[in-house]
Amino acid sequence: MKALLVMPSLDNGYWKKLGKKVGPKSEPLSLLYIGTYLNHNGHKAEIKDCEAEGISLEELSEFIRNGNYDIVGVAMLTSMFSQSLEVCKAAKKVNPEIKVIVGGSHASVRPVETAQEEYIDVVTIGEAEITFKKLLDAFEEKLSLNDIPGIVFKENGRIIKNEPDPKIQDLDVFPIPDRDLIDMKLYRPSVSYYKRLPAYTMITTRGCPYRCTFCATANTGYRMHSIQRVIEEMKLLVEEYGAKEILIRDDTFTLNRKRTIELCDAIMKDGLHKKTIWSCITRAGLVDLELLKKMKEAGCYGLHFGVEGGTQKLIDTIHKDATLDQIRNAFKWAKKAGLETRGYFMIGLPGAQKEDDLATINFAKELNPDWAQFTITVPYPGTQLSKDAKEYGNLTSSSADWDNYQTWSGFSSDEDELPWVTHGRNSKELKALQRFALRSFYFRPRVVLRKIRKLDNLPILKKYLLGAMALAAGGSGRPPE
Ligand code: B12
Ligand code: SF4
Repeated sequence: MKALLVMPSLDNGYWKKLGKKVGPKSEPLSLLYIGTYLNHNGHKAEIKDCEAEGISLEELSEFIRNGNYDIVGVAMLTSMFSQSLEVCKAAKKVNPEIKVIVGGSHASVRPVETAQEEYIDVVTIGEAEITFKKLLDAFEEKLSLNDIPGIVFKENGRIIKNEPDPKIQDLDVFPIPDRDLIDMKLYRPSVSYYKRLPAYTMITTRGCPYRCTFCATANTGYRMHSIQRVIEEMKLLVEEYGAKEILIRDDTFTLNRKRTIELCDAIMKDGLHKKTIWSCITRAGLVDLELLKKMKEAGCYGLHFGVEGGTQKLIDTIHKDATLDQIRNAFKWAKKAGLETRGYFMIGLPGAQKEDDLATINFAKELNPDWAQFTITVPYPGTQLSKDAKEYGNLTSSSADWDNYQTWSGFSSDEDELPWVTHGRNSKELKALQRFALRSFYFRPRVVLRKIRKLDNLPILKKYLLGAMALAAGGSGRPPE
């Protein structure tokens, strides 16, 4: 069967205003994994990334019409809900016989509600490589969908939910994503996420065993690609696609210390550390100085840590299971090992009053990472926070519209309400605080000087200027009243 996998445009809210210039054009790893698996297993899959290719719905419809596809698969994160539905509708309008299959973070946690949407035939729950292949086999052979685990589907107007699909433990059963399915030249991370271009992304593990209440990947277990497989994929990115930098998008890259060391050794054994630099994301409690030095030696230049809150109470409320001192140590050791650091901080966490958010901003300044990201707390469906939303705050009238579930809303119009605010706060104030946090962090003389000192080429200067312009876009350097 011939399938087209579509990444809808992200063109709404913050993205429209700011994201086009400074936001990421991130390879759709999800679709690459699925498409590659299908192509290795008797089907034909192509990918259309509306965001990266900058194509309109009309152009997409034309493409679908010309391609004679049997199946259109559409990705759905929460904040792209309406864009995803538009793609489903466009596919059905081209040809009602096309089967429309939707998957991804949002569809996976609201499969029944999503399947009720008019233009959707099937929703997949969770990781979908094998499920998608089984669906295509069934459509090809005109078999019932009742025996395919991990889906919700429509049959004669009824919604049927099948048994869940067990998670695949051996990730190596999925072939290395075939990047020739997309135009790699279109992709680069957000401006502050890379040092050298081309900078491409990959994953070496899936899932996270921790339980942070705001996180859509909490409690999802932890599975790994083999070291050999990771090296093969890194080599491919370097040798075939010219990657000068690799961003490893795992949730908690250093969770398994022994594996991290083995991987670093393998990278050095293959000489990959001389050809590319890399960065990764992890938790404060999962690093130590020795490990970090090893990672640096193996070409790692940057480490991202989810800090979230600047008081122990905030951190405990969201079940981050970390202490402020663990966090301080992680940043201290990373700097000592010669690594760049990035901290992720959240504004408007459950129970946070203005002084708590200001404490978070001050903690960010105390840790003084090279990059700090301040996002607004959003109760994504399926998270513990979405279950506790009413206990800790109020869902606003805008919560009914999934497109508002964006963590960068501080840069959308002040008239737009956040979907949720914790008790005692309001949308306008939190949005202003997000802009204030970013400006007050970056526009400190020591930070500006540090950035200037690290300037070593023109593209880097350009990206800093773009970032600075984006930050300057909103208001004064004083905390909002
Ligand atoms: C890379 C990434 C991005 C990239 C690219 C996203 C993309 N286009 O793929 C960028 C940086 C652009 C991004 C942006 C955002 N992201 Co993001 N991102 C991730 C990250 C770190 C990795 C995703 C990934 O590639 N995983 C590897 C692949 C193999 O796994 P996967 O994506 O889960 O895909 C599997 C299944 O979900 C399913 N599937 C996925 N797509 C499809 C499509 C079809 C048709 C089918 C059938 C199945 C299917 O099958 C896949 C293969 O098994 C995840 C965290 C995580 N660990 O997943 C967050 C995550 C997906 N992002 C998240 C969020 C919140 C965002 C933002 C909304 C943040 C914001 N700025 O406000 C924006 C979205 C912007 C917008 N306007 O829509 C949340 C999603 C929550 C939700 N309910 O939507 C996640 C889960 C983070 C988290 N832990 O909370 N993100
Ligand atoms: S925030 Fe990070 S550590 Fe916490 S559950 Fe999510 S991925 Fe895991």
